[in-house]
Amino acid sequence: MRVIATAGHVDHGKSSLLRALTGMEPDRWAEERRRGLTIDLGFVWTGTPEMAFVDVPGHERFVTNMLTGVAAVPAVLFVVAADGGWQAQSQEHLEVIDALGIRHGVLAVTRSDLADPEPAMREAAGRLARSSLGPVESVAVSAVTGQGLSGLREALGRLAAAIPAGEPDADVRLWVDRAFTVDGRGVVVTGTLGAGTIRVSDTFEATRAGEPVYVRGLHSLQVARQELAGPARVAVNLRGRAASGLRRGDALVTPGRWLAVEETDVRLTGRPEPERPLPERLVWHIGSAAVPARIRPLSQDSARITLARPLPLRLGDRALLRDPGSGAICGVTVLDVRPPALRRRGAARERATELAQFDGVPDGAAELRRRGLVRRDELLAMGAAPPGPPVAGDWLADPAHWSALRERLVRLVAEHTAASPSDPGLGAEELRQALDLPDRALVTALAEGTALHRVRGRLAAAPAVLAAPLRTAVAVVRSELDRSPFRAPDADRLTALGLDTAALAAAEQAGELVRLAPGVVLLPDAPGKAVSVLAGLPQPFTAAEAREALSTSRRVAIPLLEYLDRAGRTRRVDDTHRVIIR
Ligand SMILES: Nc1nc2c(ncn2[C@@H]2O[C@H](COP(=O)(O)OP(=O)(O)OP(=O)(O)O)[C@@H](O)[C@H]2O)c(=O)[nH]1
Ligand SMILES: [Mg+2]
Repeated sequence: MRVIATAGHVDHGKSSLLRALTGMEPDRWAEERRRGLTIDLGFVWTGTPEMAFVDVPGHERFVTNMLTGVAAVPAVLFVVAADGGWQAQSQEHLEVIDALGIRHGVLAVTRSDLADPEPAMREAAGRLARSSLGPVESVAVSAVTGQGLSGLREALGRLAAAIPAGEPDADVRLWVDRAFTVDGRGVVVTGTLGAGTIRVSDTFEATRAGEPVYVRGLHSLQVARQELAGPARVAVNLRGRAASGLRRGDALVTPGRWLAVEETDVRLTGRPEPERPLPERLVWHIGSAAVPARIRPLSQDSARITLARPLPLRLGDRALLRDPGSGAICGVTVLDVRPPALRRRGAARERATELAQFDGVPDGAAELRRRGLVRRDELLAMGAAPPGPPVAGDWLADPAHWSALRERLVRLVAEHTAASPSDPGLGAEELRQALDLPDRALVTALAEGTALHRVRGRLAAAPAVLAAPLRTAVAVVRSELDRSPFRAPDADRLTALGLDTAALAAAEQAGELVRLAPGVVLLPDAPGKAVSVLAGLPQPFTAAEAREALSTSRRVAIPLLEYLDRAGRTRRVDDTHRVIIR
């Protein structure tokens, strides 16, 4: 099935055209038929090809209903009257379509028995082509004489064939556009199912109530079904305590697969006047939901949004922000559904720099890189695919972060063992806290594949004892580093002291030195000292500024910064700049 919404200015002939195409009445209410005006959504369809139409109102007062009508709809039938031409709601509906990124459509120039359709068609086709719809087929029609209808049917057939098929295995998010009670059957909700499959006896979560509801029966185009995959118009008969409270704006979602999102970072698109500040309070529209939102701009094209109530949102979701006062709209693409707190001074600016690199396409590896560790279920609920298998339990780890953690674990244990050789070692809980990990299972997983000893649940390093001549040479290096902590001895100096690669490895194992790169050694506390020095620099800083502040050479500064990146103490913000992670 294909689902197509109408769009276009009031009285341009949307409902009449659907009546002529389907033989069905899209204006469901007596008041609508009496006034000759669509107020709420209408639903009609054709059998072959199976096309369901959502008829939207063109009147500006009902634009919220229009927004609900295009929810989860992949294609539009754009209507412009030959005798009316391009009008205010033609423009507004096109802006909505563009902001939501709808890519498929057909243009029908109606009422072409009343005026020459050419001028209206030329203008509308040009405007549509510059939107997310791109170039579309256009047909001149008359709902009264029937002229052009067969051509329109053919164009719609080609449109239906061009719309990508749905993903039957996708997680369900059904935005409720109607909820009513049927005698003897109870609550029925309807909506456009974009993707995923609904089956009789499935359980879904009703998002506003946060409670389960159960599918008793399922209809589509008035035919009972056992299961149905999107895209489709669906009517779902539900039972469960939460069913009777359901209304437009709620969603039914696959349990455990969606996050309740109250705070999100977004990219703003299609702002009419980017230089004018956005009002602080707007209404967020997604699916059938319209929720008050507070905007905190981060840059000209990014913002942090706080929603008045949580919504099931995912990375890459397209939504709209609308100012109910002026009617101005702006598109948004969801970039982050679990954004970091912005407490420190300068955090908002840093966040904007970071967001500039997001493209709104869910990327599991990138998401994991930013978070270091994340539960597999949480990543899926964000809308990103796990890039690899979990490292422990259902924890996924970014490979670089994971190896940095492992290095830190080994060093912590080695230092502990060196400081108190007779001690039985560090416990998993102590290490979990020291490494600031969310789960003790991660400590166990990190310890695997290292040379650490496990003694009665505690971790200890093999007591590394340096041979006497080596001990003297290392002591010389250490005392030099004590005076200038970032002046690593150069290759000649190391050779003169008889410290080759194997000797430096042994010194590192014993917790005497830390190796940043082959032949570049510092005292184990040097990276920590470097962090304190770098934290005093204006953020972000360059490698040259870091080198200067640490009064050292590039030979040391570069591997030291890379070491800090791996250890999660610094982060690159672009090709040349880094910031300290606090
Ligand atoms: N002559 C002529 N009249 C038409 C044609 N299509 C629609 N009309 C008339 O135009 C008026 C508006 O048509 P509707 O179909 O209600 O327009 P609409 O776009 O659905 O309007 P809203 O839903 O309120 O936005 C009605 O009086 C129709 O009879 C056409 O092709 N030719
Ligand atoms: Mg209508």
